Amino acid sequence: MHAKTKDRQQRLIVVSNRLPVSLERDDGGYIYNPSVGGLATTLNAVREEMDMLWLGVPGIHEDNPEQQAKISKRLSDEFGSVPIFLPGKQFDLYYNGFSNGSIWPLFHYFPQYAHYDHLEWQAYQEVNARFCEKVLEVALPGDTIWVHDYHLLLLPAMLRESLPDAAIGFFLHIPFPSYEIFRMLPWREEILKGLTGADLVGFHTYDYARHFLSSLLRIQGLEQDFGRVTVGDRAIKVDTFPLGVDINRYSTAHEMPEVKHELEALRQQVGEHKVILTVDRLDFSKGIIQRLNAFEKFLSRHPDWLGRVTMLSLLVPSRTRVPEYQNLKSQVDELIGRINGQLSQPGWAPITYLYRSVPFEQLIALYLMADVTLVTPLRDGMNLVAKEYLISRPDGTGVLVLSETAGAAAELGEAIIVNPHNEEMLVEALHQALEMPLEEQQARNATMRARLRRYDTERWADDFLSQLAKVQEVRRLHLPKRLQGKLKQELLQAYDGAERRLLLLDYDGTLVPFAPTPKRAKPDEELIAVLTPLACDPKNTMVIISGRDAETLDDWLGEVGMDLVAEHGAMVRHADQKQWEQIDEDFTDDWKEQLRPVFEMFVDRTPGALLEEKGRALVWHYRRADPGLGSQRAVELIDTIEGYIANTSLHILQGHKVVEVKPSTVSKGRAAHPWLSAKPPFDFILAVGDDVTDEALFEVIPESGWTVKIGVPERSKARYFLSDPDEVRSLLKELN
Ligand code: GDG
Repeated sequence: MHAKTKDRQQRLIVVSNRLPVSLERDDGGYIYNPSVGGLATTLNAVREEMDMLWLGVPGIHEDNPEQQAKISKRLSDEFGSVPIFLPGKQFDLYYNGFSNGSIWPLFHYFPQYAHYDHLEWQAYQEVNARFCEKVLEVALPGDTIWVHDYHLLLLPAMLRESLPDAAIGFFLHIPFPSYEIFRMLPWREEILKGLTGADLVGFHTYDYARHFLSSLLRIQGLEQDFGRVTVGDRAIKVDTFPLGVDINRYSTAHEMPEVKHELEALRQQVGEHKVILTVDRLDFSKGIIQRLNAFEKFLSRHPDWLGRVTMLSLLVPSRTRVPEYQNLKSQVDELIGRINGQLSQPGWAPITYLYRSVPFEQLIALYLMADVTLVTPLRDGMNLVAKEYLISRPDGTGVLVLSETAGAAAELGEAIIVNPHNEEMLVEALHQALEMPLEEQQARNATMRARLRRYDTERWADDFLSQLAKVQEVRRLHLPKRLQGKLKQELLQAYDGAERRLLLLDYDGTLVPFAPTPKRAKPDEELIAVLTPLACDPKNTMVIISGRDAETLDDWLGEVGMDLVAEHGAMVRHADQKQWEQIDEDFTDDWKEQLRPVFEMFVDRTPGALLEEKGRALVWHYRRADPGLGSQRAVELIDTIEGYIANTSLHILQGHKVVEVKPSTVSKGRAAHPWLSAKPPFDFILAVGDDVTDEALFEVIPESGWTVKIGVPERSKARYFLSDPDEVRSLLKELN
């Protein structure tokens, strides 16, 4: 696995709500039980290759500091774990309150069960901050930090504040709901901000990643490019990592003597009937009532199955003190009681029901005995039971009926896929499953088993950690450096020591922030006050090099005393001249007549978009359009005009929310040429810009010059970056 290639010293800090060790009180002391299954076994493979430290709550409340110290020592020595002790009340508000009373129902598409309470939200923030403190206590430079699940959605950003360069990953084990659901959350901005503190945010399925990206766009205005999102001055990645099962553990478990023993005992108990198995926590997201109703209907429609099939339901108790869960438990009891009461025959009951959790060996025996496993949650992040069932059976038989709303359905398309709300479909699926010939079962399962073997737990962890390392590497190798501290001092010194200085400045997005319409980005008084003294300094040559038209630049900046370059280099006016000159005089503008109607059509089809006509260019702006629609139309527009301009010397330029067509001979790099080749040469050159058009400028600046990209940190030809126009203005003020 990837970790093998890494330095042994490298360390992984895993942070989750619960530690992979459960403590049980025993005679004033504690018994320590390592948890099997779940994330703990998944990460065991990583533990072998990297140093690993795990932080989380130990599953008991202990207020006595002496006891806490004892527990911490033992967990650290024997389990590589660091416990976080929380006061009982605070834990309750954070865990049962916000995590399971707000996030869990909402993210599983049960907004009607979600409540929003300020005290719970406050406790959630406090606990996330407490986790952050604890991580900061133990983290060393170079550690990779991997945060898990919905209890800790704020933690990545909290960590980022103190550890700006650390590798921080986050994985969500439950669904990320569609934007329309997510937006209901009163603290949606804070949650998104929390998550974007990570370098890599991982989900089980593409749909969850898509929903997250669309919430980022619609709520935070953050755009994505193949899952890459620029957040402030960092690039983060959003991607899909479907969690698998520990193949070795499940595929060999049937050989264990305890499993064989359990299987015999179960057989005796249930008899020689066919078995339909269900395994769930007792939770409203699992579709338990719908499933029971469908089973009852199946038996009434197919009475030949009466006495020949048993539904064996393992319902694992969950949140037993929460009223909604108590209520669900009563409903389930009542329904099972009614069905069994009405349909049972001597020696046979339709439903056998266990309300507890069982040891691993017994769970495997259940998988081995089940002719059919029904996994029909109304929503489920992934659902590992479906995968474990398929891997546990040595002969590859068995039928899996799987909900389309479980994450696992994205990978297990050969199962009988059902809509869990559609009772008729469930009834039909049960019938099909019970009648399915063994060869068909094996053929369907073979494909799924092969897929599960390829993407097992080890591969999952490996994939996530490699991607995380890659995001970090891209940042280190390719991204411009923030122009601050020592670097900035160097720039200021170089400026002070120079006799002939050239400042090439872009306008929109560099000196002023973007405005809703181009006309509104007029320079304010502060900007003029910053630029004027610089322009008056006889050692300086100032050039505004912009995509704007000549008239606007004249109007807005004509009096400051700077050279002006308009339309990305099509027109130029030196500070000491009145007239604009056209660079590349020979080029005609006839093409505009042909393309204008195309642009106009796209303005009409896209509410909020507008057409700007410059001397040498046509520009389609979509800043005020719906973000999704705008991006889609931009692609269509480019597609359309590409056909028109093939074999001409026009080219298409895509900038910040603009699509521009102009002669390809025009570029900011070309426009800068006369200054860059001036004699005697300039001994200090500063080029600042935010857009793709500025890349052509950065490209031609000599090594000794200072190239600064605004609002990065994507790959750029610039060597440095600043976040926004405010930071550019501060720099220019310092030059004054
Ligand atoms: C979250 C997401 C996502 C169950 N009963 C017993 C028992 N189990 C084991 C199963 C399986 C696990 O518990 C349950 O699997 P889930 O997939 O439902 O996992 P959760 O951790 O509850 O839920 C879920 C998952 O995270 C992983 O990302 O798939 O969608 O909600 O491994 O075998 N094990 C034993 N006795 C039981 O009675 N020994």
